[in-house]
Amino acid sequence: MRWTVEDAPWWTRAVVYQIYPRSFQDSDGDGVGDLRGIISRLDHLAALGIDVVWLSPIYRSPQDDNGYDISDYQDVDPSFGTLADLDELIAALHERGMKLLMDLVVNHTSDEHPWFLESRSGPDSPKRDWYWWRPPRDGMAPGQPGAEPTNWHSFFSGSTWELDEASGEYYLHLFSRKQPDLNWENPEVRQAVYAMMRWWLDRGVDGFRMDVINLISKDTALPDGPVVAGVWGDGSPHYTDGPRVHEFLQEMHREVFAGRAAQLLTVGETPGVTLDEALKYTDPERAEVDMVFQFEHVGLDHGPGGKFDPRPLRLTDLKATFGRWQAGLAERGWNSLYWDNHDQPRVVSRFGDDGRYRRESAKALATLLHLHRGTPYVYQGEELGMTNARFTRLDQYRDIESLRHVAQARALGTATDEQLLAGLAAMSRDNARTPVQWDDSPQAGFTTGTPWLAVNPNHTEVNAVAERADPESVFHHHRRLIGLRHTDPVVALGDFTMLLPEDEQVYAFTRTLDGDALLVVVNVSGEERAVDLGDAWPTGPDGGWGDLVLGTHAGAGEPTTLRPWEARVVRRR
Ligand code: TEU
Repeated sequence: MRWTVEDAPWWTRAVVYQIYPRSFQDSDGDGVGDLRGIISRLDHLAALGIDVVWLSPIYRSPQDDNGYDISDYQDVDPSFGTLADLDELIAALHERGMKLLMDLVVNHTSDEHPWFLESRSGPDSPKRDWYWWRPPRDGMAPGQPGAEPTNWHSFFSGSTWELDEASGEYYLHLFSRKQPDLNWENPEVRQAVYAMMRWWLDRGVDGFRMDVINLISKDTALPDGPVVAGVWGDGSPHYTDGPRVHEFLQEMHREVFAGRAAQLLTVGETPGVTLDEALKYTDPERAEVDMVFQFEHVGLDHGPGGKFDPRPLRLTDLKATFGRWQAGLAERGWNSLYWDNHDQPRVVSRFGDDGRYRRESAKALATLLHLHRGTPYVYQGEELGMTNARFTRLDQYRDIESLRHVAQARALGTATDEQLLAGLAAMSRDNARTPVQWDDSPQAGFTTGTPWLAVNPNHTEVNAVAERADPESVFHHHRRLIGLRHTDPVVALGDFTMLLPEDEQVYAFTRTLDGDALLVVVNVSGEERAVDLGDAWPTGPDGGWGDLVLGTHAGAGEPTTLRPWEARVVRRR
C-alpha cells in the first residue's frame, strides 16, 4: 500500500537531528556537554528547520560506553543535569514545534543497574533469569580457557562472556563486560521495559530510537559461530534478527504504543539487518517500528580486516545498495537516510574531501542523501561540515570500541601501531565525538573548561558562526534541503529511479510523483565532468536539464557539465 500526500505519516516529511549530549554544549565548565547546554542552543536547531531531536542516552550511567550502559532508566545522570532539566528541554522543544526521541537501550543494562546487581547476587536470585547466565562449557572449570559457553566475539573484541567468580557462572554481554544482555525470553524483563517506556511517553517524549533492537532475541541453544578473530567466533547469525524479535516488537507495540502511535516516531537501530527483515520491521500492517537504521552502506569501505582496515568506497557499490533499499521499501515500509552518527566517521572525511573541497563535498553528499526517499538524519556538526578528529597519537582516543580493538590487535599481533593509528584515524567512533564547533574561540565555544575529548583545531574556520554568516555554507545548504522536504511532496514521497548505475564518478537519480519529476545529479569527485543522461532525462531546447531547484555551487554553470563536487536538483519543465 503506497502512501499518498494525504495519508502519508508526518515523519515522511520530517528531518531528525541527533544530539550526542557529552559533545554538544557544556554549560557548567566541567568539559562534558549537558542538558542545559542543549537548551541554550535550541535556536540553532530551529534555524536549521529540523523536526525531531534524537537524544543519545542521558540516563544515570557509569559511562563505560558513554551512556549506552544504563544503571537507572528513569533518572538523568548528574553529569548531564536533572530530570527537571530534561522536562524543561521537552517543553522548550515542544514550544518550537519540535519532538524528542529518547535513545532506548534495552538489549543490555549496565552491570551497575540494580536489576543486574540482584541477578548477580546468586543463582537463587529472583532476577537470576533476567540476564543470560550459563555454567562453564562441557563441565570445564570456571575461568579455564575455552570454558566460555559460546565462542562468540564481542562487538568490543574478546569474549561475549564474563565469569562471575562467586557463582562460577558466566553472563552474556555482546558489547562490553559492563553491558550484560537482558534476557528478553523472560516476560518479567519485557514488562519492566514496557512500563519504563510508558513512563517516558507519559512524561512527554515523542518516541524512541531503539539501540540494537534486532539483537534482543537470541537462539536459545546458544550455538558457536565460525572463528573470526583469535579463538573467537562470529555469533551474529545466532542473535541478529533472532527467532522471536518480531513477536517481541509487536508485543511492545501493543503494550506501549497502541492508541498513540500516530503522534510518535519509533526507529530501530538494526546492525546486520537484511532488506527482507527490514520489510517486516517497518511494514505498517505489522505494527512493529516506523523505520530502521540499516548498515550496508557504512560497511562498504570495511576491508578484509574489518572496520579498522578500511578501503576506498566504490560509488557503484553505494548505488547498488541504496538502489536496492529504495526499491525494496518502495511499496511498503520506510527508509532511514544517514551518513553520520556517533558510531561512524564523519562523511566529509570518509566519502568526501575534507581538504580543498570540504564545503562543496559536504553539500554534495548531503544533497545526494536528502533527496532519497526516506527520513533523513543529521548528526550534530554534519550541518557545519565538521571533519574527522585528525588525532595523531593512539592515546588521544577514548572510545571503548577503539581501545579494545587496539588491545586485542596488539595481543594477537595482527597489526602494528602504525596500522592501528591509521585505522582509528579513518574509522574510530571518536571521529564523530569531538565537541561541536560553535565558534573560533579556544574551545570552539563548547566549554569554558577542558573538553573531555580534544576540540578539532580546524574549529577556527569550521564553526557555526562562520557557517551561519555565509549564505553558501554547508549549514544553509542543509537548511534548504530540509525546507525542500517540508514543501515538495516529490521529495518526500516521489518514486525513486537510479540512473547511470555503472558510473564511478556521477550519482544520478530521479524522483517522480503524479507527473511531476525531479532530477538529482551529483559529481562525487574532484574532477569536472560532462554528464549524458540519454533518454532517461533528455535535455531541453536550451541544452539543459530543466529548472534548477537547488544547487551546491553559485551560478548556473555549464548546462550538462558538473563542476568538482557539484550537485544539482532540477525540475523537469
Ligand atoms: O551501536 C551498535 C552497533 O552496531 C555499533 O556498535 C556498531 O556496530 C559499531 O559501533 C560500528 O563499528 C549501538 C550504539 O549506537 C553504540 O554507540 C553502542 O556502543 C552499542 O549499540 C552498544 O549499546
